[in-house]
Amino acid sequence: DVKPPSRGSIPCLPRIPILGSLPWLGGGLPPHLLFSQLAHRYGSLFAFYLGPHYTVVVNNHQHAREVLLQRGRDFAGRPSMVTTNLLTRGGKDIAFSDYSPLWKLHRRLVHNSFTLFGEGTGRLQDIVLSSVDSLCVELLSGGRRGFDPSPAVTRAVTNVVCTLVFSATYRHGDAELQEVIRYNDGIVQTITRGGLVDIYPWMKVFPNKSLSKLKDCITVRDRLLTRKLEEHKASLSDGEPRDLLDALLKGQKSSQQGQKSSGLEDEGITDDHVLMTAAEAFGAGVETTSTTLLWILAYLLHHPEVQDRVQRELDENVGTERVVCMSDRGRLPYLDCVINEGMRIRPVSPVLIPHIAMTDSSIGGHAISRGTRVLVNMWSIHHNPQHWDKPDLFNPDRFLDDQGQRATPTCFLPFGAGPRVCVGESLARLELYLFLSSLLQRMSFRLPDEAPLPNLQGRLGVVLQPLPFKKRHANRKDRREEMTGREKTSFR
Ligand code: HEM
Ligand code: PLO
Repeated sequence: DVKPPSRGSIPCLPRIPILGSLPWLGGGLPPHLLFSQLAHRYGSLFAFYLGPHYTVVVNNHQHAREVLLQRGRDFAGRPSMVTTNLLTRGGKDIAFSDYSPLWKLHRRLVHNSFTLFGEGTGRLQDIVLSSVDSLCVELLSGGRRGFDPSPAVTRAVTNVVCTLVFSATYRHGDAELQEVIRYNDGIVQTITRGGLVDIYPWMKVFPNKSLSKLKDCITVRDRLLTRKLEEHKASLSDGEPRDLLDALLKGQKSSQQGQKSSGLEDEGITDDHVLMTAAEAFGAGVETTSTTLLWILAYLLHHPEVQDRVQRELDENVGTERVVCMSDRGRLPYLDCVINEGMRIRPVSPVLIPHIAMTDSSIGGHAISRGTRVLVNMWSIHHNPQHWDKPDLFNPDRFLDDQGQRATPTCFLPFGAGPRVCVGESLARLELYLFLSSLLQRMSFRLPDEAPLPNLQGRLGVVLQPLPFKKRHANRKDRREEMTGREKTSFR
């Protein structure tokens, strides 16, 4: 059990035996809001006991930069949790696996495989554009009727990831695609929701509904992915990798050869690692991107003037006659700002993934003992009124400097930073850019008559998601329809 340092110690919530500070953590607020509130009372760096686990919460960006960047190595560990251990076969993935030489090798392999399909080649762009095309057709076919865009967006993003990971493209209504969406949804609802089980692992001996649902979903996932893996192994050739699974299998082979010659004793990258990585790329790729897109769409309904300005920028720099592509990105700075502002105001991962100190270290001059859990509250960093003028206002202009050039403030870290920075960042940015530019080039999002504006509070599951909302999709080619739409819709 980890003891906090006795001198110069960090303000700590009260605690009682066994429960730790849990009685002071209630009140029903989601963690990012609760921690922001507690930071007002205890200071931006404070601690509590999550059951037996001493946990430090970081709420300002200097401390966050220390934890993630300056002393990133010291804090690059991950705590072991019952639910994520089930999800990842005991940490054979990237995100939830503790720091180790094998994890480093594994992460590098994944990073290289992503680069292979990332911005370097046009492949990914083609995959995204084809999926976005079907999404546009689907949204526009809904006509004037207002409907919830979430299922169509999730389907489109899932399709991109399926193509990227194992070269499958599905048509609307495909049974396998439905299965993937269903199991993923089940995992999202139950992961780290085992609740107390993640604090007191011995509780797993008791029946737990959430945990058994998680197990069922994992079984479905594993059946599907094992089949894909076997198919890929059987048809693997010496040529270019077809997808992420191919790239991982090839990397696995060459790392095994490297290992023999360097005499490493580790078992190296096993089939389980390949499978867990594919599963994780899949889960991370779908949840984060679709959620961020939906948040931005919800904010565009609240701020039609922002939507108009993105469309003007598109009209002036791309026009309507050709498809928007990656090479247009430099000419669309305002769109970039809209994407950044969306990720600032509603970070999908508001407290990142828990970090753990791997050695004795320090934060802001306070000693931190090995084994301390560290939570970085990105929410409070992204909403700090000292660094952001009117932080609760959606204002993409804050990402432009005086000359109208893009500027990224140091207290903006939606992907984290350092050794544990998101490996999917460039992939995510590429997708967000292509999806939003293509959608807004072709259609305008409008509020249906009588419909309320989207709720911007969100709901925290494994990621911070918007609540369902409805919108209409007006084809921009049909200006008359758009005009009537504009006249009919009142936004304020
Ligand atoms: C980790 C954000 C998209 C894969 C993370 C972390 C954040 C994040 C905040 C945790 C950093 C930490 O714990 O310090 C985002 C956002 C995304 C996005 C905002 C999109 C808008 C993706 C995509 C993929 C991905 C598309 C993969 C296909 C991962 C992985 C990790 C990670 C594997 C774990 C890294 C590690 O622990 O070493 N992401 N992510 N993410 N992300 Fe993303
Ligand atoms: C989403 C559900 C999937 O079935 C499994 C999965 C894998 C990776 C997780 C992801 C889920 C949620 C979002 C996470 C991602 C790794 C990095 C990402 C936690 C649980 C973020 C935003 O940190």
